[in-house]
Amino acid sequence: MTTAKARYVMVGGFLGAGKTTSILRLAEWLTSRGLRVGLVTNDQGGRLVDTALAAAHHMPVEEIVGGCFCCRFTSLVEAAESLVRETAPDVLVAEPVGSCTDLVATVTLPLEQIYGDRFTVAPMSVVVDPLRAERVLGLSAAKLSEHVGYIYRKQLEEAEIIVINKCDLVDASRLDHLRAALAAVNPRAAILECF
Ligand SMILES: Nc1nc2c(ncn2[C@@H]2O[C@H](COP(=O)(O)OP(=O)(O)OP(=O)(O)O)[C@@H](O)[C@H]2O)c(=O)[nH]1
Ligand SMILES: [Mg+2]
Repeated sequence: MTTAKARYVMVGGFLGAGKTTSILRLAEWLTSRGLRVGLVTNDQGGRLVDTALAAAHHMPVEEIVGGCFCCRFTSLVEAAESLVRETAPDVLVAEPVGSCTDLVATVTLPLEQIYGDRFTVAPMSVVVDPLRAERVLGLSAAKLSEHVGYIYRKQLEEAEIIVINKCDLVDASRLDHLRAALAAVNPRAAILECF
């Protein structure tokens, strides 16, 4: 299973969608199967909660502060290379800040094109909170601000995999409607569900 090139896995999604929870679960699952995992966290400010959480789970972690991955690409590559040097991870899992978008154009593609000899880039996942997604997609009476709706849709549109998270919060019928609405926004994405 161990590969020479680290696999770069980026798990995006709007604020509070459940990215860190999912990433830590994924990291533990990979670790239990004998793979080494490194994490990269991101925030606009300093002192990341996500970094502290990752460290508490005994995961090697690097953080990018003061800007999104999309405008700190060099820092992101340096962080990934530092993890590779220090812990030789099989898988690098990166969590961009929840308000960031255009990550495929600004991170996935340059990483493939410029650093493809060092990293294998996995499809971009976008984690979705079903209650917030219902509001953005007009499936619920409660609306969100136009600005939030714009970013949210951009994130969905660029996803290669959409992961509906927190499925415990909605019943099967709401889940069916949400799946259909997500597929209408992005017909190319694989849509997965998790709890
Ligand atoms: N009900 C439910 N809650 C969940 C689930 N997964 C995560 N949460 C909760 O959702 C909240 C946000 O989870 P995080 O993993 O911190 O989300 P995030 O996307 O990393 O958040 P930011 O980094 O702040 O954007 C936390 O209170 C989690 O406990 C789930 O499957 N079901
Ligand atoms: Mg987080």
